[in-house]
Amino acid sequence: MNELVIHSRQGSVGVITINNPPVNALSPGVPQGILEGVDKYGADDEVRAIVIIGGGRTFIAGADIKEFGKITSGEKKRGPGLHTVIYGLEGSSKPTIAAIHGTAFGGGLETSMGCHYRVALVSAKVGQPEVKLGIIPGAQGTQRLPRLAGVEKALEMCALGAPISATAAHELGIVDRIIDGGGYDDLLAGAVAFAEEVGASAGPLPKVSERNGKLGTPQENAPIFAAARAMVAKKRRGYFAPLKNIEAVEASTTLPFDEGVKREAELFQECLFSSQSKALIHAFFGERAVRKIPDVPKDTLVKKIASAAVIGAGTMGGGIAMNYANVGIPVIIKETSQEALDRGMNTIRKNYERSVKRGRFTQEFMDQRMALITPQTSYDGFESADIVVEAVFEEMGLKKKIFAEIDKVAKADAVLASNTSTLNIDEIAAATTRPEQVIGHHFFSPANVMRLLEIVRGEKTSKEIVATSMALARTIGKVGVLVGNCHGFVGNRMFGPYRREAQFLAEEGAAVSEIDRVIYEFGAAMGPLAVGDLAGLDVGWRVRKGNPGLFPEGTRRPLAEDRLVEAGRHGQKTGAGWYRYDENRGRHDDPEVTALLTTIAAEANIEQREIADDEIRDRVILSLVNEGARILEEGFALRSVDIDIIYLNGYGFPPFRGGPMFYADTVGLDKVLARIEEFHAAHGHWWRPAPLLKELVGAGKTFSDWDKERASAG
Ligand code: T1G
Repeated sequence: MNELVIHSRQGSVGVITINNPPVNALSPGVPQGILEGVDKYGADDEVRAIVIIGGGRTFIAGADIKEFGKITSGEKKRGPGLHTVIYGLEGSSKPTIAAIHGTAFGGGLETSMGCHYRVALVSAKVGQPEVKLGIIPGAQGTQRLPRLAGVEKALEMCALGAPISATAAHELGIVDRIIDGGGYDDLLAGAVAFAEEVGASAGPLPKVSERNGKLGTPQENAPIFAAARAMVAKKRRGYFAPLKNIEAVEASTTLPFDEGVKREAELFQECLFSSQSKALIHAFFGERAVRKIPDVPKDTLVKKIASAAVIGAGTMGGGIAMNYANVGIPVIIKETSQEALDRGMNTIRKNYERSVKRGRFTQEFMDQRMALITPQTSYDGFESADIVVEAVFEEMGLKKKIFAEIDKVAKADAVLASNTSTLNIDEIAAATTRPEQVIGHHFFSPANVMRLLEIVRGEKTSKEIVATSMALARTIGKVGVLVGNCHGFVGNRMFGPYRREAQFLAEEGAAVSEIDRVIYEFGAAMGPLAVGDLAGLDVGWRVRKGNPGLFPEGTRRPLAEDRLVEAGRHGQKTGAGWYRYDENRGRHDDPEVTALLTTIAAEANIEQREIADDEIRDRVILSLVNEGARILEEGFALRSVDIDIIYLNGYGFPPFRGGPMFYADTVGLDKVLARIEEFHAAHGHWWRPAPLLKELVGAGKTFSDWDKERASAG
């Protein structure tokens, strides 16, 4: 027994409790503590059965992910650890029962499948989410799960990583009994009672490793594996681990158990040392790291948000209101006219109907959510809203007018948030008498779907409002990232150079669809020019028109999109932009655009040439890195990982690349700087290397080193 694993007795039942908060990860010492308990109770004649349970809020949520870095860096070797525990649990002469509440994920589910029986609270979830970390289950999960749940379900659970409910697990045969009650004590009592039952019964103990009944025949399995490979090729394009998961589960149907376990171990190793796994683990911890705001202490007051009000029922306003309703928070939505209000509510209804049709929501859930949204054309009720979110047209004058009005109606301690995507938060706040309560809540379209919430801190924004906004982001299911108040904040400020370089490349002769193909193959959901057509080229045109300072005198200005917009080509919404679109929104190259680009190049004296894929990739992607480094040195982002999380959750940056800053670290900042200097020599002003980049290369450091130093400097 050690402080991580507690051994106790309940009558004739030995109880092994994992005590490693917050999620009972299998950190060093935990497997050993479990094994000691199995050995001890195995040898104790008074003990008839053994229960293994997680202390606190959950069963084992998996291996300790923090240990993986030590293995891939060679700091420590991966031991037999968990395999020994699982064989120990299965080899026990006394029945072993896993009692599951919270989440039995990864090594947690594998540990439970080493047991002879599994019982769970109805609220529990089980799963093999390893693929989300770029790996496969490494402790026999790919060999035991098919034996319990069948090949098809095991394949889905391993290749996609989504958890399932205890009820579904019970129906599949993973869980043997659902324990009534909701709490830990109910679970423990129910598990001990179950243990006494099986402890008293005679007969061989059921070993998962010997249950081959659900493994199917090669004929039955062949179409299942083919369909799974086709599915991940479509849904997980560019990912490495989903295919490795399929290979491992396939081994369970073609090899004897122990051979299958060996094959799983080889595939696990291959994945763990892959750059994709490092990127996905970086993203996992990154999503947790962005929650920490160095100068906002943990005990800062977080206001409870029990009611909300949204101004503007357009695409963004409607989506924002849905976020609140979806978590049961009543929300008022205000528009200037009944007609606009009806249009907005209609869009919301359609969004819910689509989700009901897709089985994401029940009709009952939809009705409950719609009932929480109150459409109106007045400020009635705003005095009781804990938060007011402004989501009107992106024009400073209008926003300031709205905030002056909100200032008069909102309650004293309300959070006053603006969904502006580029405008100066301090200038908006100055339109009120309480700038300390004003903050930016920059949602991404569609706001009810996109996970990112860029939280923009103004000069006077109070720590309470920052802390409340960060907590609220989690409540409404968003990843909240705190950023400073500069033009375009972090995401859009970097997106400018990203799309600028794509335009320049097109003006220099690269084919429109070639530019998008290269970035699509890099892993982005869509290329930069097609994204422009989707968002509407007129949006960027208005920003450029409204901010002439964006392109200082003497600097090269992208010309193509202004010309496209002035030719009425605003993108998908006008049926033409960089591409021509058919009635089904199918995208087609358009020779008119190629001709326009040739004209622009001639007029602007731009030499058109063959441009290689790696130049396209590097100019588009490294423009993000260079601007990201500027944002860091100017202090508008707290850490480089914050930038990565923004791009992974708001801009479709491929997760298996870890984000632009992590990607740069992977390539090597010295190579990145050399490439940027090359572009600077060739293309001038816009490619001036960021001083921080030069500094880090000079010191042989990475962006992640920079984050660590900042964190330790506090
Ligand atoms: N290892 C190390 N730390 C972990 C961890 C883990 N498995 N899971 C969570 N943490 C930390 C997390 O970083 C945070 O730290 C704190 O715990 C609370 O987490 C052998 C190889 C369980 C659903 O992939 O999905 O098993 O920020 O904020 O929202 O085959 O955590 O406070 O310092 O996320 O309530 C497989 C990962 C591992 C599950 C709880 N398991 N975890 O969510 O809390 S690989 C997973 C989660 C494996 C085997 C293989 C979630 C959660 P900090 P949190 P939460």
